[in-house]
Amino acid sequence: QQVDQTYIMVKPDGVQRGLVGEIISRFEKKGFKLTGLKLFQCSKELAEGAGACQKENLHRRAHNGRGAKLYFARVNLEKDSNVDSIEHYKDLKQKSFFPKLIDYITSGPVVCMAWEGVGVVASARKLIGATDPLQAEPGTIRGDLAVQTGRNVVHGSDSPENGKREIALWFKEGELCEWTPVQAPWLRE
Ligand code: YYY
Ligand code: MG
Repeated sequence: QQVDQTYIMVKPDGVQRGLVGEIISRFEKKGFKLTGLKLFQCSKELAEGAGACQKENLHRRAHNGRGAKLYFARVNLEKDSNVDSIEHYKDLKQKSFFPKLIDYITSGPVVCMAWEGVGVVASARKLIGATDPLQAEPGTIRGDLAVQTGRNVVHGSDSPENGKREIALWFKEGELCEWTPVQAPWLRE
């Protein structure tokens, strides 16, 4: 079975509301493996100028880890933190809510995480619940902890490809850990 990676992020409302531990705990208890974790402020001032310069700020290169993953390297460190939120949500750029979304996501620190496991992308989406927290099932993170789409406390990648893309976007080389949890044989036969 294919081992995938997903990018999970506690959004600024989740951090402000003291839900970081609760959210991490759901993925931890499920049995997925944490491979990256940091608190990060994506600055608003820088975010405003990001659209024009984002292409110059990024270039792709292969990472010579297990299975040659693609990583983005930052060329312009000064504008480093502006790129992430806009590039991260680039598929939503035409949506009317995009400016508000960028404001929201840059309004305070976020917690960036990389999680790994068989089926982790789809499973994490289930643990997170529907985009609109009022539609999200009880038992899911959004179903239990949020009431509005614009304050839905957590992000999760929607495909293995986007998982790789987003992890490469929010984490630098050397920030991710390859390790084997001692519980591994107790989670999978
Ligand atoms: O993947 P997910 O976060 O569940 O939803 P997306 O459709 O990718 O939208 C990303 C993000 O945008 C969503 O979490 C909140 C925000 N958003 C919004 O503010 N208003 C909408 N009508 C749709 C999405
Ligand atoms: Mg999405």
